[in-house]
Amino acid sequence: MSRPFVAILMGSESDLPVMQGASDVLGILGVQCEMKITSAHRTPAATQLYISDAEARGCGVFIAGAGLAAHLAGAVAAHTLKPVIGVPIDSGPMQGMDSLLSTVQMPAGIPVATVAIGKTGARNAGYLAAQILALQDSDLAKRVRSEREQKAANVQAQDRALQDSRK
Ligand code: RP5
Repeated sequence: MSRPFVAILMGSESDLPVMQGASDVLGILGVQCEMKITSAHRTPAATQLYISDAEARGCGVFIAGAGLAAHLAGAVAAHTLKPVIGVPIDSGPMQGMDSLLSTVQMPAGIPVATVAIGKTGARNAGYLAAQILALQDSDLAKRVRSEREQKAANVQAQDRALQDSRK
């Protein structure tokens, strides 16, 4: 059986530069993903169809990013029992605070795991999706751990360089 993939949804092409970060992280960790532009408000029926089709094809985790009155992640969560990660996008005059509240304030029973606003949030959505899939995939768990160890090694190397420069 093929491994589960991650579906990355976004409300508009204008969200792509932010949501690309989720795809980049999943690529580094060797997790298959696909990207889809579909909107909770502008294409609600197509969004619902895509969710059931993705599930039928083996989607294990959904990531959804949107700006303004960002209902995409909540709309996805309404239609699936798979984990849904929401990325609030800073595409409006409120710098993403509007999207953050729209994404995070879900009613009890329909959770959306909401990450930070913007590019950092999109990257963390990729990491979190990989960690969720790693619960059932020990090879992926090793790749996630090794990537984290590499990050720690980078920080330690930065500190060594700083200490050396101050001698
Ligand atoms: C939201 O409205 C989208 O997710 C996007 O962040 C924002 C603006 O969309 P466009 O007007 O750029 O298509 O639905």
